[in-house]
Amino acid sequence: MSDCLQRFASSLVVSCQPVPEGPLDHPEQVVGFALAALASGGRGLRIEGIANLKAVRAATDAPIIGLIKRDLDTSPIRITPFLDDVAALAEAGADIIAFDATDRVRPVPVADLCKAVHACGKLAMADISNIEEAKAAVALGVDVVGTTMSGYTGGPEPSDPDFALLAAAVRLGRPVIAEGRIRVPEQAAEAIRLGAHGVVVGSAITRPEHITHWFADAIGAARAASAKPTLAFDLGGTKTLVALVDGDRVLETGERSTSRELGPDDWCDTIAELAAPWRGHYGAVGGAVTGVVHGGRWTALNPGTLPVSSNYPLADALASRLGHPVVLHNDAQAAAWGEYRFGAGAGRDLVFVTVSTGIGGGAIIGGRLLIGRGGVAGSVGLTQGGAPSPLETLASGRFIAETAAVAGHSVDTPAVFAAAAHGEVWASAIVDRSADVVARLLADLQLLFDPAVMVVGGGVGLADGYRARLEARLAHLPPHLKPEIRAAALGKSAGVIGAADLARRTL
Ligand code: ADP
Ligand code: BMX
Repeated sequence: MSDCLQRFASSLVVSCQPVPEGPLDHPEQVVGFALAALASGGRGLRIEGIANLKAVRAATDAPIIGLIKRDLDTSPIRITPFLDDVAALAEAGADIIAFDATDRVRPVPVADLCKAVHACGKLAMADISNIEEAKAAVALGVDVVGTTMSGYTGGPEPSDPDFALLAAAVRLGRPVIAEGRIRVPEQAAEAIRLGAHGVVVGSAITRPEHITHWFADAIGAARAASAKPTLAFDLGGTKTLVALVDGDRVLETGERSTSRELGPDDWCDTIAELAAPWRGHYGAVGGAVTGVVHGGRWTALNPGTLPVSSNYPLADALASRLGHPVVLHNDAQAAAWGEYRFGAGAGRDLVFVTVSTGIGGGAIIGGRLLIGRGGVAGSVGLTQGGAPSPLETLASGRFIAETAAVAGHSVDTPAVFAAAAHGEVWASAIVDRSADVVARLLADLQLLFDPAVMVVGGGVGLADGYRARLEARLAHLPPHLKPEIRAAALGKSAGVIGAADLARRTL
């Protein structure tokens, strides 16, 4: 590898390209940015324009990637489109000459540009937008590939770097420079982890206009959103609750049964219908849903609780209906957060267990909400006569009603509780069985997480007499192992209040 490339291997290259025609668009300013960057950990520079290049060349011997940008009438190619540009950049002192190597209508073939760069004794950098262009550039013998043009050859500009392209290009075996939309140090580090030879950062270091906009826009969005309440919903296996929430206050609500005969599209329609009266009056949208949510896609952990189709695009489906991006969490995890922030947790580490249609769990440990599988508590296995069985199938709201039906009592779960309260042995036996299983779950969770408080919620968890049954089953434990059980202070609103607060935090 050439000495020049080696000098910024696994290092930062700062692109010092002020906003064109902006207050900083002068060679002396570019020199200032360049020297500041080199004094602070930058190991290479990317400089646009002959005047800027000459000025920076005179100020440092650091490796410089040179380029010329032009706006052409007959081609979308902007970066070093002509052979004369190559000659001028070489003359002005560029070590590496970057040119657009995208497969688009152009005045000069990529091969000719590459050849001209090498003829000047310089290194050729191909700015590409996809892996096919990278392969073509490598075949032409370019010295380095840049992901520079990814996201800029048409269509909506992405907000994140194209790390998939970076990883694929690295596998071609030629040095690859990660470039484009790298805005925070963590992204630059990730690029190195993915094998980038170097990382170019431009706007996030040398375009104060852009940086200022990012902060001003974020503050504006937060100001606008905080001036409005948050729309939140809790989509569970039995009910769908939609609410306007302000902090720990539920201002307005709407509720419908979650019909198991329907499907995710219908459940999303229900949320949109319930939220319709408040359209335009909320600044953020948060959702608590039964099941597993990952990357905006929704899957059932236990279809018995709700038959959610695998990988359903819930975030997009709701955003299109509500006209707002949606921040999604598992329902038990959202409720755990609500109880931590505003409820029984009162800011202390807690484990939250919802005994509802299914059984869900969430935990805040060290002040952080544990995000992961959706409310796994109900899916931990219990051996039932040798065969492992998800715990919730032995204790949840559905279990209680189904077991009552098998015993000849086709009643809902509240009716089973009412019968138990009136001394019906069959009903007490079913509720006791549920309490046996959940008490054991709480004891195990206490051992695993040792939370300051164990909050119990959900239709069953908050039912009369249920927590007393749990306390009775845990009374024998020594104090250091016995969970401190609290009812969900926010009741059935724990999910929507938690989801709302989590949504506001991601503005
Ligand atoms: P979801 O599971 O949709 O989040 P809930 O938390 O309300 O909804 O839990 C629903 C389960 O709790 C159902 O099995 C329902 O029959 C049961 N349930 C609701 N209210 C009561 C009550 N007062 N007493 C006993 N069981 C109840
Ligand atoms: C299930 C699982 C969890 C959920 C819990 C409570 C699904 C669809 N749900 O264990 O993700 O947190 O039920 O759900 O797999 P709820 O609908 O009873 O609140």
